[in-house]
Amino acid sequence: MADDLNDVTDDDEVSESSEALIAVHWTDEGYYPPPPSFVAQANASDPAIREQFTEDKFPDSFTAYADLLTWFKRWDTVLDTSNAPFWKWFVGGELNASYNCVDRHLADKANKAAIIWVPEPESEAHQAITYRELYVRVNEFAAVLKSLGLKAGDRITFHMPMVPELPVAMLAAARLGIVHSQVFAGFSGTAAGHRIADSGSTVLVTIDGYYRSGELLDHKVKADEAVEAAAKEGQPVDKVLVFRRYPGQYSAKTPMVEGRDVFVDDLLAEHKAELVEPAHLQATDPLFLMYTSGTTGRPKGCQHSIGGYLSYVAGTSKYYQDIHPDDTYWCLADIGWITGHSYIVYGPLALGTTSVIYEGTPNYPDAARPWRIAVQLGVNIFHTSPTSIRMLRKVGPDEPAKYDYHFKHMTTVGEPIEPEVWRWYYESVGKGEAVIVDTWWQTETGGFLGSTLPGIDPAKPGSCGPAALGILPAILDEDGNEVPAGSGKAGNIVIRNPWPGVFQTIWGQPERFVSTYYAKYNKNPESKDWHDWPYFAGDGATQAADGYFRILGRVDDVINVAGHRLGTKELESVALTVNEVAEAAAVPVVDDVRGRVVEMYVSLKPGFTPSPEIEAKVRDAIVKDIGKIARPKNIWIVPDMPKTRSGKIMRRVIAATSNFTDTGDITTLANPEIVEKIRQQVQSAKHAKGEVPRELSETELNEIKSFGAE
Ligand code: 6R9
Repeated sequence: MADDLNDVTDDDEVSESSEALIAVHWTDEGYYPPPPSFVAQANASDPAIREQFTEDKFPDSFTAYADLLTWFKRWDTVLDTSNAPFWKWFVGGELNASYNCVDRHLADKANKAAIIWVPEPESEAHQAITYRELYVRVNEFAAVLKSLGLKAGDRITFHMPMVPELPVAMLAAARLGIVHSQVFAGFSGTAAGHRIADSGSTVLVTIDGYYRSGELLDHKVKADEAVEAAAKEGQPVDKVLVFRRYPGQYSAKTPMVEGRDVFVDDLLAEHKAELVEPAHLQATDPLFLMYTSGTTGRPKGCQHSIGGYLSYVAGTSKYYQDIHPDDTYWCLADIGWITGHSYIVYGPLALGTTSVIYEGTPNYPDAARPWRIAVQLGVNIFHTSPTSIRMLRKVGPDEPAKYDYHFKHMTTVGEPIEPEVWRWYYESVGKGEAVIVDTWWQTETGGFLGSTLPGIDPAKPGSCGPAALGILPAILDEDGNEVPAGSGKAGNIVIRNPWPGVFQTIWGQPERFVSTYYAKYNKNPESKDWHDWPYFAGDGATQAADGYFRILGRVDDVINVAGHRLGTKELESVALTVNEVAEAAAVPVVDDVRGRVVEMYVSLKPGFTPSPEIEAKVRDAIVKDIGKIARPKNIWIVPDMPKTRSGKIMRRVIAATSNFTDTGDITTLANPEIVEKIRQQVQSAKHAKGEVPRELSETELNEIKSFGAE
């Protein structure tokens, strides 16, 4: 114990960091400039574009994004701040998202593929849906929704997997001004039911079944659970519309409920070739709700606008995804997440490109599936998350080289990417030919906040890059003082100004909207001046002297060892430099002397077995790169990490295991069965070492319970 205490005081490397700041020990990575061939064709290749988006030109600068759309009526006011911080963009403007993503492309792209759908079974042919076909399908489904009496402003819930019927349904709702709320298909029926109740939907749209890892899942059963859960919360569901994975045949075992459940193909037959005028909607009307979890039970329905949101995703798709109409663009995210809404459906279709939608898991039937799809469809823009990249690297590090595809552009999104993993993505997946953008943003923000402009800025592994065009971030300490770039210090990243993609409110919880995102740094709640309302993102970050931001993870993820705030991501990045390690997660353990100490969970690449040598390598790497302060109390080599359906590691579940507390709700995990396995492994080892902590205080319990907050 005395030894441990000495470790803390001896370590001058971290002795300067204060309570309010997260210590940063990362060394800077090298730059990767875009290849000349990319620059030559890029939508943004002249650095002067930044001058069009400087602070003095705000907010009018964002009309450049709105001008990418077709408006029925042009706006009167670009930004209305009178009800701060409920910002209103393009006030007085009228448009329709469905018209912008479909109808307006008929003139010159009617026979071009809007969507190419790839079913999971490789024996099933992919389906190309032209803009003309999409137009017909969207109109017919809009006619169905209209016939049910749904109208502008009503809410509708979709609980749909990755099938083309999902974007069709979204665009049909948008055509009529019905506010859609798509719940990720992997979520339970009960989770869907809570969201139905919260949004006040009376219609649920679902499908009988879909493929996941080789299995045709019965999805309809979840609709029955959802309706029951919603009813318990006082929300009746009148109609359940059931698409069929194979039209004309029923793929679920669960029976249809008489009078409530209807097959969509039957309804569509009644509305063949019917056309529905796209409604002229206000720019400030809501387009959709996207639920995201917070630390408290009630999910947050993030409400996005039609005009601001669609402008922002069109603009960022153009300049950051570098989408040209002739590209074949594939984003592997699920449409049930914001990434899928913004960068599978609304952004790419607004620009008239071809968007690939894949039904299944990326590594089914093997780790080369994505590369075969890329070859077959000629994908040249590829978009995924660090968790998929780590997984593909884990199961098939040499597979990309065997396939003759060529990406010009790749994206990573969703969490900080370890430089080690970035380099594999660049060298193996991108074959050294593709630019990479690391886009930092959130469900709440609608589109990218931080990213390199791929034809202008060099990429730097592990950093998202500078602020996106027109975005004015700052890093603040707990007292609101700015942490300067290049200081090596970290703090809370805020966005000083509104931008068109920002969500309008939390559905039904306006006070929570203000208190969670704006209250922290606001000094005058009466102010109508946007300068007084920095947006609090809840992420820790540091800014290098070159202006590049490095996101350290959620501020709730910080581990405070004897007053030194260590970012989990930094610890995990170091663990990932050990060759055998595939994934890593750092969590706090309550410690009577130092407050918290670090525990590290790692999983290994295939072919390696757990050993004390690997543990020692991880420990040594952390001590060397960060300092003795960060030396993990234990390193647990586990078979897998508990993850959310979007692939984010659920640190709170691991933290609960390490601290012998209740793991809480694990029903939304992708792999709930792993939790008990890890618990047995870790807690029996801890018992054997006599490491069972005392009963925790309420504050300690709360910290563990919300650690990493998903
Ligand atoms: C788009 C999306 C948001 C949180 C965000 C941050 C983390 C997302 C990141 C990133 C580092 C990136 N995050 N992108 N961290 N680098 N490129 O993921 O939305 O699911 O709401 O998550 O994800 O912590 O605050 P969402």
